[in-house]
Amino acid sequence: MLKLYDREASGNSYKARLLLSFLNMPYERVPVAMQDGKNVVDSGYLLLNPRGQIPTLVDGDNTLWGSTAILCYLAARYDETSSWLPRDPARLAEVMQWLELAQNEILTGLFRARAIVKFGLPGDLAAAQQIAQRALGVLDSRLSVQPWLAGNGPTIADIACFPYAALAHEGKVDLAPYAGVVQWIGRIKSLDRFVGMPGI
Ligand SMILES: N[C@@H](CCC(=O)N[C@@H](CS)C(=O)NCC(=O)O)C(=O)O
Repeated sequence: MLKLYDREASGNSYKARLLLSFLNMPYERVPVAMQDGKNVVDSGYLLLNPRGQIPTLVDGDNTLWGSTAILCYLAARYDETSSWLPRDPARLAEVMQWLELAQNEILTGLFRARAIVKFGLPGDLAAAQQIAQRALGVLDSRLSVQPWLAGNGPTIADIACFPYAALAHEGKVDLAPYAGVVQWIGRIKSLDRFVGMPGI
């Protein structure tokens, strides 16, 4: 059975849980504790994930760390419809563009603002909120004219960008100016087999 090292409040881990639910796949969760903003991990865990972060996924002989790798792996391996990770080169590249945003402005903006406000991590809140607004502006530029980030249906691009956008309030970032993003959040929540997390 798949094993996911995660934590309930981790948005990056939630991306994996969300796709596993959409794919209707059973898995075992191994909770990783946090102390003073850092994961409490031993040397055994560092063999699985040398960054010491969550999420980490173990599937038989395959061990993967980082939400992007996990989303790509699960979709490529287990989604028989290929809809979550399209194989068409242009659509695949379009998905990758949004995965980049998720690991850049969404991480340094929305993720960081939430980490500072909710978990008391150090950092410049105003600077993070400014980057967060830029990330939301980029998302909104697409979502105010198209329902999904890549192509005509939901993909892992939507899953990768969704959690920290939907948790923006926890970093004191207002979603009101981004109507396309607000509607997209509702659209994702109404998908079959959607699961939430605390704050969403
Ligand atoms: N780029 C990584 C970021 C992973 C990450 O930042 N994980 C956080 C939880 S959401 C974590 O493990 N923080 C505690 C630590 O770094 O010790 C991903 O997308 O999975």
